[in-house]
Amino acid sequence: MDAYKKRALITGVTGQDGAFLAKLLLEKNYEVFGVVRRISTPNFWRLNHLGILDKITLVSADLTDVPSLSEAIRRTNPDEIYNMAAQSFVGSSFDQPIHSALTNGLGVLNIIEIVRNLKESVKIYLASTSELYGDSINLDGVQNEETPFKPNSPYALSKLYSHELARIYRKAYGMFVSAGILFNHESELRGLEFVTRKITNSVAKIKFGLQDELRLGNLEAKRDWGYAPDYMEVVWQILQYHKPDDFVIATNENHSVREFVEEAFKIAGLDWKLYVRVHAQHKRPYEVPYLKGDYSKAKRELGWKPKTSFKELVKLMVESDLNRWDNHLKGKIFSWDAPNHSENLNYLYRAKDL
Ligand code: NAP
Ligand code: F7E
Repeated sequence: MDAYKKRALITGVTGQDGAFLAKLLLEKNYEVFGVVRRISTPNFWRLNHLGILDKITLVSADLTDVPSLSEAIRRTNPDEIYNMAAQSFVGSSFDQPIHSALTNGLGVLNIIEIVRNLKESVKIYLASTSELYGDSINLDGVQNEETPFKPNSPYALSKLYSHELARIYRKAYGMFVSAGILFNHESELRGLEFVTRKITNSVAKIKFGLQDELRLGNLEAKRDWGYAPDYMEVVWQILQYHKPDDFVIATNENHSVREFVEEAFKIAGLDWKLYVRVHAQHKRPYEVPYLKGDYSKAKRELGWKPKTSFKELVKLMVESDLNRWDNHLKGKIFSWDAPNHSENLNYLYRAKDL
């Protein structure tokens, strides 16, 4: 008889974390299901790039659409749900605060309530964030699980709502709802609007003469940047821990946007001062100036520590974008530039057909 395969449902599977997590869970011999919402241009480039599009079952649902979400959870019958779906861009949350609140706040409540009514034993992972801290810092200059939350954006506030849901549903119903308070994590598959990937992609385009300048906002903001695949390892570990809990996941090191810029341009042999311009357009109405995470609890309880240094992270991102644009100029097509994304909709199921 075949050994039982654990079943995982990942929301946000087309995003950076969801895609890396799906790959990891497949390697761990899970049966992987992914929630995909309808958008006008299907977004399968990450799953394509990782070579896993045909290895997972994609289900059509939206966090804000209870009937589809409920059907997706019921039909896939998961042991574990990883909620990676969100309107995740802090800048956009100032422009679309209600959409952010509905997806990141009520969308998560939808998942938890569906599970409570269907099968309370399902373990749920919630993607919490260092943005919860705003400008709250411990006296020793770090943020950990005890640091008070003081959100500075509609995004952070919507995430505080879902973060608190974890605590409440654990206490009220004994449900297994855990939250990873992840500090910024980046990769070659990061969305182009986030500052790290915006920088590395621009460095590559400047190197090949395809772009003249890079417009940025606040260069002095400090972030604790890690590598997304390292962080997905611990996301899985959090759900294997003996009880539901909160964990800070970080590198305990931070760098300014300016330092990231300097390092990225240096790798490509360019002088950043010739290309970078500060523009008010990219400044936030309310900034989070300083984040540095103390991950001692994750180290102690889960035996986890980050593997990729800041310099290694910048290097792998710059090299990936240089490689991508080089291939592009040579007429080769990369998975993420492929023009036939819609054809991949063949992989998408209605929950009722599963
Ligand atoms: P991402 O690349 O922006 O991916 C977000 C995913 O959510 C996409 O798959 C998106 O689908 C999906 N989504 C958005 N709205 C949805 C809806 N209403 N219904 C169903 N799916 C929806 O984000 P990420 O960087 O992978 O982050 C993953 C999670 O971790 C997010 O919750 C984010 O807030 C949180 N987080 C991220 C970081 C970080 O540094 N990356 C740090 C802390 C916490 P489409 O492809 O259709 O847009
Ligand atoms: O900004 C500054 C910006 O958009 C980082 C999300 O994954 O991590 C991410 O949120 C910093 C900020 O990420 C530009 O003002 C300067 O101080 O890359 P970001 P974020 O806002 O930290 C957290 C943990 C999440 O949970 C979120 O989902 O860089 N910055 N100039 C800029 N940022 C952008 N995007 N673009 C600029 O031109």
